[in-house]
Amino acid sequence: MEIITKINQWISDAKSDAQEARSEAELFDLEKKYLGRKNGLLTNVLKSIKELSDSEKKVVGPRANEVKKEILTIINNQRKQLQEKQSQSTKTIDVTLPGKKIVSGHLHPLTIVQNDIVDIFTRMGFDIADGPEVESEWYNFDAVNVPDNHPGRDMQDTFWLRAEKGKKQSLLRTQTSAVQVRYMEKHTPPFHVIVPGRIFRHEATDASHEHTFHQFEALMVGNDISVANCKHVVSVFFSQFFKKDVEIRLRPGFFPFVEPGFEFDISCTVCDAKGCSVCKQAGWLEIGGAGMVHQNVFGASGYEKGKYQGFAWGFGLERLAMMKYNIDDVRLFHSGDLRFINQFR
Ligand code: FA5
Repeated sequence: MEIITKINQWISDAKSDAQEARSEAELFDLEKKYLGRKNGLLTNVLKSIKELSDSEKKVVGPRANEVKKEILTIINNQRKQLQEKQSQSTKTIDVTLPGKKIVSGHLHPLTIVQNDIVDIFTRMGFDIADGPEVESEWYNFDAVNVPDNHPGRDMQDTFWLRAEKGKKQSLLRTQTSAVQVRYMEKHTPPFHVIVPGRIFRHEATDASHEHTFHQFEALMVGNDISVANCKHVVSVFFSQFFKKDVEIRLRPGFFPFVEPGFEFDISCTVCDAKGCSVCKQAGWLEIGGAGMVHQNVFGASGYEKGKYQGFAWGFGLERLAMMKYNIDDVRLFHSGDLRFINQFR
């Protein structure tokens, strides 16, 4: 049968064509020539089988399918060979090729904000101090006037660490106020210092609460430091941090380590105090606690009680970053989501 001779011939044609092919594109054209859905030589044969007599159909159909498989195998084998050759040749380095672009790292938004804060206070002459994240019960609670069984301990749910036999349990510090007495033991007033740092609380998370977050503590102590000094320093800081005038409001608040104590609110910088979702339409945002250092804290530091007075505050760093960059969920900071982090490149 003439058609059978023809399609048998295609096998050897395809073989020699495939051997001559120098690229995968050429092999693709070859595949199209024999097997392409539109006008492929074998495809056309198979399409026109219905026009053949029954006896011809029985021979031509199966043979055309066999030839189709063979040609496909020939082309695929040749493709594999080409790929192997190519991977061997790419093992030699072409030094003239342009280099890959190296993506450099960048600072995390919380680091940017912490650096800003440190810069502003350094310009105001403040010292910068640090303390351990794994802290003793003494510095975190007792020394700052929160003895065992004091209801103030319930304000900050604590991660306690397993203690060695006979030793006191340590904890992950729940507040940067833990550094107050550590600093005062080594320094004599007058001084002014800030303590930025990471802290931990065993509490449920939501859009404005994390179990791991940052605060920055301020401590200014001397012979005649007053609430007026505190308000002034805070207002200079916020105006510089947000690069615009920010109003400040004090409300009474209770913290065992200060007397009197207050909460600091600042006018919402996102909506200029007009009311928005960030400030929950109030125009004001709570930023942290503050007050005049309790004389018991001076006592725990080894100072004579009644000799000095000073203020302290503890502000949430994430809250400030959220206001500065209009971020509506504190959990984004530790999410590791590059779509978020890379916006601060
Ligand atoms: C304190 O931690 C006191 N040590 C602050 C203080 C220092 C008062 C010195 C007086 C003198 P408080 O628990 O309210 O207070 O936390 C202070 C700020 O930390 C809050 O206003 C808030 O901005 C931030 N903060 C508290 N809990 C969280 C949390 N779970 N996630 C993120 N930020 C938080």
